[in-house]
Amino acid sequence: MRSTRLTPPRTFAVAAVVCAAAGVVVPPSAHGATAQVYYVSPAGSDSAAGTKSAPWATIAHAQNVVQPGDTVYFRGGTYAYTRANSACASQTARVDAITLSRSGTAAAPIRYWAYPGERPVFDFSGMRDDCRIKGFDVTADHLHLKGLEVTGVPQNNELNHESWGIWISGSDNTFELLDLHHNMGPGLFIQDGGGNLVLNSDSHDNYDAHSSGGAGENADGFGAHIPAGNPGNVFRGCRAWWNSDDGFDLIRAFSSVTIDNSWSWRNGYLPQTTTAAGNGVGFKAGGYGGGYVEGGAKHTVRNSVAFANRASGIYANHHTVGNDYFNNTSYANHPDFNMLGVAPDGSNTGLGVLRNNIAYGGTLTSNMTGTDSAHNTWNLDVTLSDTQFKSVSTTGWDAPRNATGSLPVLPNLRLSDTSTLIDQGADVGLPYRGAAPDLGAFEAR
Ligand SMILES: [Ca+2]
Ligand SMILES: [Ca+2]
Ligand SMILES: [Ca+2]
Repeated sequence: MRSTRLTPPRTFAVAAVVCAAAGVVVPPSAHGATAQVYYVSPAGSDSAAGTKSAPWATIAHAQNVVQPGDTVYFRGGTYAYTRANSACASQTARVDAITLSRSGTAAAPIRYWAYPGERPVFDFSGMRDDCRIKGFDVTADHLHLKGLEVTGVPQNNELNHESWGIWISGSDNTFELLDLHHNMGPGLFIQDGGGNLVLNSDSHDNYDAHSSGGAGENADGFGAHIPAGNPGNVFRGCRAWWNSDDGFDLIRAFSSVTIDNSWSWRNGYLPQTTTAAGNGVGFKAGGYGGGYVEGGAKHTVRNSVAFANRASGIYANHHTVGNDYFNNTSYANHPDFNMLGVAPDGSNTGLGVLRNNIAYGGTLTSNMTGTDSAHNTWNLDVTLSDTQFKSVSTTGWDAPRNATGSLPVLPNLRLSDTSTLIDQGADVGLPYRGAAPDLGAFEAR
């Protein structure tokens, strides 16, 4: 549709080479043309120009046009899907509502962003495809999705474990300010690929009502389950709550994953109830199904908060290597820290390197024998009570984010001015203030 484009067709490879040879900064699109900005709206048309005044209707059409370096803005409103982009090959096959397979580059990612101040909602609840469904299937690399809401991915039969909000097998993508909720399966699921950053995103109220393995057993907030050779996946500034299985789940991850500055609460229930559902772990930090396997990866959970989950706040889940657990606060979980690991001979053992953590309320710890544990509340001669904290409230954690997208600043589980947990930590290489790191997720001074 060149006649509708605002810019010339992009066939300037020769010109780009000349620019580069002359030392001129090449625009951030691989094809040598200026990076383009396009618009999509629920009221748009794919035969329109893709401009702000004449937006397209679908992300699928946008993908067919974009090149590395381009930005696609999604106007507010609901993008409702009623069918996948291919037929179910069987009732246990997998189909996608949206497949993102065109990659950007490291220097020129492709951006699929909410238009500033607006909220595009991708609503998959009307899909009737009789197999497993991925709302977004991201097989590409170097994409940046920002500000999108993903909801309603259904299960339409009872033959499968789960559907998925966003499924990822690409690398070096950024998923920012996403709101993933009311999907019948995990909100965001990294199956393969490395270097993906999940930033300042929320996943909540996901519940797999029709799973073959039992209702509610598979809808985690966030998961990474990647093969070996895929380092660098990071969850940062994320929140998971009211998911019927776990908040964060790293089972069968054979490459190291980092969970940083994230919160997880009230998982393991039918959402918004106290009725038990799936596993109910805040941060499930590994494991390979229970037995010992070679090649286990060391994960990191740090500066994070788990509270009021039905089962463990932070759980090693039969992991085979000792993960790093630094500066976490686990409150009123069952237990707060469960370091159950498995040794090469298959026997159970505690596994984990634990520093500067707070366990308070609920059951504090289990399976600590065998761990490398120091400078945690259970190692120190400190008396725990509510007065150690400004607040022990379990409400308000889902408050709106700051303007930059960072987590809201709440008094909840922050140390009080008189807390004896201040400066009681060990230096583990993370930033701190004062004489030494404080205990828990939030440095007071
Ligand atoms: Ca489960
Ligand atoms: Ca799980
Ligand atoms: Ca300090």
